[in-house]
Amino acid sequence: QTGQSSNRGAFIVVEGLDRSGKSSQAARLLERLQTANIPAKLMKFPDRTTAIGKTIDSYLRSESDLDDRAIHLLFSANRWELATSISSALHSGTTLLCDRYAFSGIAFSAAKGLPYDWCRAPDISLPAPDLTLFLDVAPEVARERGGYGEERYEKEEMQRQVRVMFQRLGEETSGSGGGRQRWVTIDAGQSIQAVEEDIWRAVEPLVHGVDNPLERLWE
Ligand code: Z5A
Ligand code: MG
Repeated sequence: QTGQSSNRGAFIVVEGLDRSGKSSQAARLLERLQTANIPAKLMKFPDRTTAIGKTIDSYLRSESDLDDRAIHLLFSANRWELATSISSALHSGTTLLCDRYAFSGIAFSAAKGLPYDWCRAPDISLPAPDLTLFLDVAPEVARERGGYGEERYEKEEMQRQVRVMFQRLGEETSGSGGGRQRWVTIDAGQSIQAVEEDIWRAVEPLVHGVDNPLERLWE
């Protein structure tokens, strides 16, 4: 028997369209885990606090302009600069929640028209989530929610394209041969409480640790 039990924390990513409730749900899930005495931590991408993150922030608020490919690579670099802390947190037994990840990176840049495979390449080999929760909501519903339209990608046609890209990513992720990575679509058009319960049902089997080794994305 070679397979040593690693019992690491689970890596759970929350993805979805703008205003689908990712940040609200990630915060609720963190609180729920902490109440259950499960060591848990929340990360968010873009992480706007690093030097790369500050450049991204200024771009998103339309204070600066960048070539589409340059900003794409910065989003990916922002994940790579935190990749080691992701795997160390998981291996120390912490359950890690992540508000957006590589899937957003690909969906947004591909929606602008960059080639899908080119978009995916820089994120290959990042730590792979055990579970991705895709919060799906119709753009017409999202538009009615608070804060919509403040940043550069928050236009309805762009959001429609992004949704198509996320659907493709979901199919490729859950269909990828033999891996243990799961993609679960959550109906984010429901009430905040109903979404929270759907999320908890998907997350609960993972909260006491994961035995299989941490995989890498698209390897
Ligand atoms: N981006 C990229 O291009 N490449 C990358 O690699 C990455 C990101 C990682 C900023 O992201 C932009 O970066 C984003 C993708 C791009 N593009 N845009 N635009 P961000 O994560 O910083 O975006 P944000 O400002 O946090 O907004 P958000 O993520 O779109 O919102 P959310 O987190 O999904 O929703 P929320 O803040 O939890 O809720 C929004 C509002 O809706 C709020 O008033 C809630 O109270 C309300 N809400 C939430 N749930 C519900 C339900 N169920 N019913 C009714 N109302 C609700
Ligand atoms: Mg958010």
